[in-house]
Amino acid sequence: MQAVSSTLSGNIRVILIDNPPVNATSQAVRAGLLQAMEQAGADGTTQAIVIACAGATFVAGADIKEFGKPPVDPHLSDVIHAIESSDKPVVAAIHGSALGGGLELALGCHYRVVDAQARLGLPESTLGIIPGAGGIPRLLRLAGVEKALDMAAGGKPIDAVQALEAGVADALAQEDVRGAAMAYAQRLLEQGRGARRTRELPAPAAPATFDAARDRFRASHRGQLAPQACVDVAARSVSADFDAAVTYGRERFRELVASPQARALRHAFFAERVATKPAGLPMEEAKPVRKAGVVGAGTMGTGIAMCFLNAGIPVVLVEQNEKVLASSVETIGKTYRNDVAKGRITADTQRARGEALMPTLQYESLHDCDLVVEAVFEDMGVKQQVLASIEENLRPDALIATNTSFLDIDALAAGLRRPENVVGMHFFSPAHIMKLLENVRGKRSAPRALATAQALGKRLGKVAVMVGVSDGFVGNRMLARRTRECYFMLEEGALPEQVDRVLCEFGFPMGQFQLNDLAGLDVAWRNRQSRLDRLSEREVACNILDEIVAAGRLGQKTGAGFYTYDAQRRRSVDPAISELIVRNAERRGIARRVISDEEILERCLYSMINEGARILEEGVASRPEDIDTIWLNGYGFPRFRGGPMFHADQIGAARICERIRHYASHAGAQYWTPAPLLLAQARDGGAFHGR
Ligand code: T1G
Repeated sequence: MQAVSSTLSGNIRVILIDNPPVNATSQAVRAGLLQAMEQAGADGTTQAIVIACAGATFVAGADIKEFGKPPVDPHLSDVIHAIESSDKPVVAAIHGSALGGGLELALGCHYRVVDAQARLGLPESTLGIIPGAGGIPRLLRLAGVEKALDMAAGGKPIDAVQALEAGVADALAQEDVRGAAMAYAQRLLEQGRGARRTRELPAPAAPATFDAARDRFRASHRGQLAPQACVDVAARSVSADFDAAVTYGRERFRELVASPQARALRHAFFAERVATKPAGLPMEEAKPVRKAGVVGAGTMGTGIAMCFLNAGIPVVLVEQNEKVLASSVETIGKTYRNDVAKGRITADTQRARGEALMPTLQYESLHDCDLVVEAVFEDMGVKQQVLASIEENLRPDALIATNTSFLDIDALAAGLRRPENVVGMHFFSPAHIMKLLENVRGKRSAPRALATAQALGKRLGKVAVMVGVSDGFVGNRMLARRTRECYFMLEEGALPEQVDRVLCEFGFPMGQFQLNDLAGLDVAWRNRQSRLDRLSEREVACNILDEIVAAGRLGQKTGAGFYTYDAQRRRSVDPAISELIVRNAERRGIARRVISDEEILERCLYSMINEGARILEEGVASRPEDIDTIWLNGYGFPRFRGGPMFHADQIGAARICERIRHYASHAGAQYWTPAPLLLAQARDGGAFHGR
């Protein structure tokens, strides 16, 4: 199969790119395009050219797997230059996604016909790089500086209608985009309209300085280099001539592609694709979920019901308390009304979702569901009872998913007649927003049930990672280690604002105590009470949380927790909390000391990494990519650092083990013992990734 082929239809030459899976601009595509353009230029019959793609999508960008390897000619900029220089009009026929180098290629064409379902974007900055083939100087000539920056520095794609409005698309096609592009080319010829080169369009009006743009992306993309580089290239694109701007962009691209941020972001991209495909699952056995059930209409159940509705799957929502059910239905209605008001969904979609929701007090209504998610109170006894009632009312082949964040799903399924039909689906709050889904493999879960949960995760638009049974599974189990250290550091000498600042400077969107305040301190307190018998003496004694909760400070919802909050939920440091923490230490005879930022970061990260290593040893997570994906999508681990296990590799196991031993010498081996896997890596020079 040829990556690029070309056929003549009347006087229109169609150049077809066919490079599965996503028509990336690998070397064969670049060389093939160049050759096809030369042929089209030389051929006397060809009057106009259409560039189209086979398969599910237009060109989705450069081949990310080629990054880091020595570049091979021809460069994409040269290919695009050749296309743009053509004397015969060139029309791009875009379907699926035109991303990165794919959109750059399309911008080098003279006209663009876009399928109504297509998406166009310059996501390079999400990979730590910038468009390297003239994307920014061309895009801002068509769409203006603001839009070009939103797309390139902000990494935000646009849909077909937005592309038309922005002047990026010249026409939309409802179906058969290739045919529509050929008809468009024919009309150009009839009207005597020829080549229209983007590079020859005047540079758009621009602000006197780009400082405001720099500030904007500094705030929205904290700590990241690529969005700033995009602004630099945009500034150069309006001040310098076109070719100089393209050359400058290529230089900046080259500098960034080798940066640690770009390596980490590439890792994140591929880690997510590895992690969402668990090895050895018979995906062909996945059962289609045509109708779903959710039992429990609290916060989680309500969010989960919306996940199904958003994916177009009808939902039976069962709740025993009439008031709770009514309030859940009201929340769902309000969410969708708000979505319509904000233009996120149409009134038709809102109506369809409303009709697809079947709230009820009766378990019997679950009888024709393919899968039911149990989302009731986090209590073993309650959940076991509810699961039994669900099973009683289901078809024998229907599946049951339990949404638990800590409980052992083997124990939950133990009393059921068909435990093989049970899996865990751990959604994160708010369930209809958060991308992460931890699917949990029970000892007796059938492969068919697991495959269904994975396939369903994808259908719900989630990043679904399969994990094993363990206290807190993967994410919460690692977080518990970090949380413990954070509280210990409070009693030893740190204050919440220092710990949170260090975590935010590292790149987390919020620190430990901001997170606690957001989730509710009563939730953390109840969790602590339920496991007091499993805590160490020191953990039980470390009662700062108990004192704060006793003072009626439950976090953001009460206007005060570790911080105080005003009506707009703006946070400020409260001296009363600093005092409470200092007094608590005094009373317990702890001499507080200055704790360095470095110590805070190490104790937060290394406690998690060490637990991550144990999770891998135990097989609770199968691969380090699974852990990285969980932390990137559920816990705000900074993407430009690749995830905790990737970050561990950057530090090196030897150094981590050395620091763990150091902390052990102060706090004891009970809290700090290097995991055997880390020790082995330290000894052999190994790493989590690329082993
Ligand atoms: N390079 C290499 N492989 C890629 C790829 C790419 N650009 N995009 C996808 N794949 C692989 C992916 O690993 C998976 O492989 C399979 O394709 C299907 O992907 C010069 C420098 C296009 C919207 O950032 O956003 O252009 O796991 O599972 O859900 O300035 O993939 O099956 O072996 O994601 O249908 C910019 C990234 C590059 C686009 C399709 N482009 N891709 O989603 O399938 S930088 C991007 C996507 C650049 C220029 C610069 C999505 C998709 P496997 P998938 P999907």
